[in-house]
Amino acid sequence: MTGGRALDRIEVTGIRAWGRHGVLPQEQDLGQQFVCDVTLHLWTAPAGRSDQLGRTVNYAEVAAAVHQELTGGPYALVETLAERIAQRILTDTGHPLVRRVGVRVHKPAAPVGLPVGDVVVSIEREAPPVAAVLALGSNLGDRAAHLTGALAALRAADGIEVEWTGPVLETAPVGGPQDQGAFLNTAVGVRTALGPFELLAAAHRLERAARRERPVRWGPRTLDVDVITYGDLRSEDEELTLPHPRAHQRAFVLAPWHAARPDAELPGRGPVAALLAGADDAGGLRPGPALEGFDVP
Ligand code: PH2
Ligand code: MG
Ligand code: MG
Repeated sequence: MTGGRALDRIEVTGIRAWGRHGVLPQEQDLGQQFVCDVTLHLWTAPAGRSDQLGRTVNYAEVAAAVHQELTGGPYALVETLAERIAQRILTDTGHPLVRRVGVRVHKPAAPVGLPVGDVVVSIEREAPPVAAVLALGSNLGDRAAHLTGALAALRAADGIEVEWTGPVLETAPVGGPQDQGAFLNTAVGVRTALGPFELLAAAHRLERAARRERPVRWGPRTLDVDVITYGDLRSEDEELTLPHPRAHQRAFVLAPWHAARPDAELPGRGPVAALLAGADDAGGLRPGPALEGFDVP
């Protein structure tokens, strides 16, 4: 599901520790040296362009986690050790920025019974896809075409699978200039192999494809695509606050989401149904047009 896209790599090599892994009793008694190289596959451009550590993985944390695994266990097999290291990196360290990991565990003094150069177990593992919710809005130009175009582009996008669509609602503008036209809003649930910043970049690509310009904050726009949730990730990043900082009070986001997924929860805020019941703008919602590919209201 990675779509074969080329991610960047961070490599930490030669992490060494005394471990007791092995099938033979003397290996568990005496121990021996283990050496590990890890390759983290992630998109580093958000960090590289902003110089912010929070947008990438701290390799010191990765090295510390690997070292702990090397000295832990013990396991009978090098395969088990490699698997534990891979899963630990994918679920703990910098999760969920790392989308794929390569792990090489060396056991250079393995009791092979013959002189050998090294014994290496080398594995690659992928992070599981993540469920995310996107909110779509349009109040400029051919609103229906902008929403159907965005949905088609999502369905065609590498690393994104559309899981559900909400109904299209016509909604009174919330905030921004008073004289702007009504919005069409909807929500789309996806499962994605992309990291959170990659998903945001994909959302921005959809907006660019609709020739979006941003002259006024909260002003009229051909297409707005917001990342509302990414799994249960909480992020304070100024470009990618998760969950979306205003989603919990906006009926134009909550209503189409709730219609498609009545039991949904907004991480840190509770059930979408309860939030929707308390949202101020709920009175401005009407059924919108039935658009190809979207849920029927
Ligand atoms: N988006 C906003 C601000 N106000 N109001 C409605 N009804 N629909 C929107 O999508 C919307 C809005 C900022 O993104
Ligand atoms: Mg928005
Ligand atoms: Mg937006």
